[in-house]
Amino acid sequence: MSRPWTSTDRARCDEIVEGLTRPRPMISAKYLYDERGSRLFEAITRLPEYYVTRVEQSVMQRHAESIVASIGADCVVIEPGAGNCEKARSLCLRLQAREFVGVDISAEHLQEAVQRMSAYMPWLRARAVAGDFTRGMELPSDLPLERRLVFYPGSSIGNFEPDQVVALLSHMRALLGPGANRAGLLIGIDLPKPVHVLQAAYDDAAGITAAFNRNILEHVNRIIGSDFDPAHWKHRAIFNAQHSRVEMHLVALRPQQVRWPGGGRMFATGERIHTENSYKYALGDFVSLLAKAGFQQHRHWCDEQDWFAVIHAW
Ligand code: AVI
Repeated sequence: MSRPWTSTDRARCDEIVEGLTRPRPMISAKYLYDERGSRLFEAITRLPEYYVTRVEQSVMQRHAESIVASIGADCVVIEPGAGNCEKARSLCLRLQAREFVGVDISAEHLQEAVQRMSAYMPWLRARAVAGDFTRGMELPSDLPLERRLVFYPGSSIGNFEPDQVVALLSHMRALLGPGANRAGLLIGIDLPKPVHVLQAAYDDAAGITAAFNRNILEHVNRIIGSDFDPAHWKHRAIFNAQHSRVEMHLVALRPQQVRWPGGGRMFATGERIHTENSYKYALGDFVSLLAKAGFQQHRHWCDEQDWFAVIHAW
């Protein structure tokens, strides 16, 4: 028996159909991450062309002592969109953190990851919370208010529109609780770099990013009951210099009618569906956004090529 239809299901359908029926069709990037999409994204992070994860990790390793000194001891680490908690694991170990709360939409995988963290660091109280931090979510009521650190690595903030970013950063600041005894925000930012590097990172030779992008159509088919055939769509990554962002699109390879219950749409050859933006912020511009969200002070660390910054803001 299928589960009953909820108001969240209805809202997701409405959101997707609204995006698909625009003159310039789009699907929100959050639909890239179903079970298969999340696995493909993990594979992307291991690709030679996808510098993001590797460079961030190298910055964290190389400047570990200084990062730990900046944050200070005895903190409570909160990670929105925690996923497999791999990055939080080494951060908590380095900081000798006292508590960890991972937040993710899918609590099932998170629960397992959090249990592995507890087993690895027996002194750490690690918990999983199911929720979407972009919509506001509740932290456990007994979580200490002091020394809270929000950890948001991977340049995930770059997948939000700039006009949403200040609100999200403010929301992260609110999670830190009141008072001066906050540990702050530790966030990863992908900086502008040569276009050929970006192009390769978002359109890799093995075609993993292409599969990741096309998979959004399978996910949408399951949510709205549409009949997209991913084989009829080509992945395209474009650097938009005006907005300093890499855009992912799906391009129709032939004319096609796509149907879903209650509607549908014709796509002409070459017509595109916009599926993701990945903004590359200049450091100064991002620091201004942090200041607008109430983070008045910061320290940052970069790699030798200035490709990626890890920022501690408070
Ligand atoms: C999750 N996010 C930071 C990735 C990025 O680089 O924007 C998502 C991604 N899209 C294509 N490759 C990776």
